[in-house]
Amino acid sequence: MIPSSQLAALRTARHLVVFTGAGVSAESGIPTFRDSLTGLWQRFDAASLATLEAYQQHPALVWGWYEWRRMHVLQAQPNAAHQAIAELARHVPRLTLVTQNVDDLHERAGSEDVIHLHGSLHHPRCVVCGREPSKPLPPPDEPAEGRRLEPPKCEYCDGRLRPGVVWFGESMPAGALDEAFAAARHCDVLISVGTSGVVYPAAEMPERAWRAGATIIHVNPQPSVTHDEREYALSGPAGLVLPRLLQEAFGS
Ligand code: BJW
Ligand code: ZN
Repeated sequence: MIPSSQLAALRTARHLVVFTGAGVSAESGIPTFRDSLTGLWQRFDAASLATLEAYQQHPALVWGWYEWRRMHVLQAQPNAAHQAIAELARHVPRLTLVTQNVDDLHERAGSEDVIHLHGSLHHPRCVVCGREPSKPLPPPDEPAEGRRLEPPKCEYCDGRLRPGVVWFGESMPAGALDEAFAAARHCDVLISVGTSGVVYPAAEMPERAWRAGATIIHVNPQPSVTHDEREYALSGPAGLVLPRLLQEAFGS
């Protein structure tokens, strides 16, 4: 049973923000970053893969790692949490979906206009001219974990392609952060799903919304709450909790 105060906040919300992290895709088989047994960074060193310096020093290692991850995402399917979020948009006057994820599982579940704060595995771009390939890259040819792959050449200049993700020390895609923070400022309810909330500036989303007067609901097997009022935790996997929230709030 979900507390009636949270259901009431959701039913009367005019603008709902859903803010997601790696945990929303965990039940699709995509590993999170920091979970203690299954997180990607238990097995891989973030600094040696998720920075521009790493790509400049070891382009084939970094490109191969991202192609390996892209292959897994292409083979994965949206789960009940992605589907519940897409369905929620049909029950509230306005929903803004802001994700830190670089997969496309929200879109494949039917969500539209998703704000990707940390870019996308599916939109590589040239390190020199910044342009994206005119056609999507073919699915990777079963790259093995840890296998090196030379990044393809740009079709417009002599540069190489890099993954279209946001690495540490890089800024968010133009406009994405402003749009996300504006939504946080103007929403009535923000549901934060499956994020550890340690990566900034994205992690400011719930706090910004709370300060502007919104109700915050965290959906996470290990939720953390910092305020005594208007901030709640629904503890459990997103694929169970979000369909239940949808059902109890809107009966669908
Ligand atoms: C479930 C579940 C289930 C499990 N259901 N839940 C302020 C203070 C300190 C540092 C900084 C600061 N401001 C900036 C910084 C530096 C840095 C930063 O934040 N560092 C901290 C880590 C210390 N930030 C940056 O560098 C950012 N850029 C920047 O600040 O630029 C400044 C600048 C200004 C002007 C000009 C130029 C630059 C960029 C950050 C980019 C982050 N990139 C990554 C990698 C993307 C590419 C890739 O995929 O490889 O993004 S890091 C990684 O972490 C990825 C994620 O989007 C991000 C967040 O992780 P997330 O989603 O929270 O995952 P986890 O694994 O941490 O958590 C999973 C959660 O799910 C857990 O809570 C589980 O319990 C839960 N869960 N199963 C629901 N079934
Ligand atoms: Zn180029």
